[in-house]
Amino acid sequence: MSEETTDTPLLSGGADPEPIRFLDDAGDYAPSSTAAAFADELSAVGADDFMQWYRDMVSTRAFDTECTHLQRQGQLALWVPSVGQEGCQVGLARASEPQDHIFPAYREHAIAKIRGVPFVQVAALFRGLTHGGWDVTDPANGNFHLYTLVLGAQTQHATGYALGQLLDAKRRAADPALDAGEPGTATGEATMVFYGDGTTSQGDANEAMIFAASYQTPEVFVVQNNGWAISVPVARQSRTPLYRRALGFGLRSVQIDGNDPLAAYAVGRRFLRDAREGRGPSYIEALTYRIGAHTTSDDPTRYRASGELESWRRRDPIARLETYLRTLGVGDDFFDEVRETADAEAKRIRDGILSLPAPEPDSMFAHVYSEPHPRVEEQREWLERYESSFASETQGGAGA
Ligand SMILES: Cc1ncc(C[n+]2csc(CCOP(=O)(O)OP(=O)(O)O)c2C)c(N)n1
Ligand SMILES: [Mg+2]
Repeated sequence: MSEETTDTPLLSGGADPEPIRFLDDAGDYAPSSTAAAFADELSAVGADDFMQWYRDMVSTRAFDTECTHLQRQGQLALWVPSVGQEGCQVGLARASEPQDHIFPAYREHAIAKIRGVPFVQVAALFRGLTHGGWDVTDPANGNFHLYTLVLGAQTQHATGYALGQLLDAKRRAADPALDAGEPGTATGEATMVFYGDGTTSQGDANEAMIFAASYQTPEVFVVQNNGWAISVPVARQSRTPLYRRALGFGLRSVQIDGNDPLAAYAVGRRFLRDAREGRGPSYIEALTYRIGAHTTSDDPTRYRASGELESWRRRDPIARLETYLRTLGVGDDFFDEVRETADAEAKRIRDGILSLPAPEPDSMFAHVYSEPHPRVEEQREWLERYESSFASETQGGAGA
């Protein structure tokens, strides 16, 4: 019985369309049949923009590599590499407008930077210097919300936020009914939420789609399908391509080549504008690959075949955009300068991280409860005794 079920083909759907892409694996301009519908989103984008995107990707990778080294040297508690996933991140971040809100998972370093959160602040989180990260209410941080390690929680935060954007817009329009379920309300701003293939199995991520579809929130769901949820391959999590699941929830949904920043930009631009203008939520499955380890605590050679890794290395988003830029006439000087600048920036970030002051140990108790609590007090006192035991050792040592 169960074997029969396992062999049952999909009951509906037909063949999947080609993923949307403008650049082929080598980086030559060769749009897929599905790209035509989004091509006009690139009409105002020129070589200068593509050069900026290239710079974004290279600087993120240099930062990422530096942080992996810092973790190995004991300077960060953990690092979560984004190597290989910079293409869709940069395209989508560059497609967003300043007023949009972005809810990341924990691997969206390029997006943090583009929205204005300094890389040093991202690293400070992994050095254990802050409770949650940056100040989201500071406009300098570009409405980039906090990294969320509880898988899928950010989908709920994002859908709730997008519902608020919708209700605010209705209030501004003095709609007495404030019926958030009514489609067609322009909000002027949108929410974009990022999560991974494994996270699509969380209840939260599915509930978020139901609310988004029911209330027609101004929202774009982005799943970076990087092939793996730690050691679990995506094929184990879903018997159907992930973009199809969203169709079942009533969301417009497409699959893009996630290592092509042009595809990410074009589709992101269209879907974000649709959201802002009252045409409701949508879903993007970005096909990409996690070139590195899940985190610095993981060893992917234990569960991944090296051939798979190599085939994705050949589709590296940085190499592809470099090839495309060269066909536009961009030469060695630019690429050399970008690499040198990124390396110098990574070094500055390293120095910046190492010179950040450590917080007062006591501050870890500050936001546990809004009122004093005996258990928290007990732990605070224990820590105080523990800390002062070092002070007396040092004094004793000095006198001996
Ligand atoms: C609710 C919850 N369950 C389990 C975990 C442990 N965990 C951390 S990352 C991860 C895999 C996530 O995979 P995916 O969503 O594909 O994102 P990726 O890390 O590949 O970007 C798991 C199971 C967690 N952080 N939160
Ligand atoms: Mg994954």
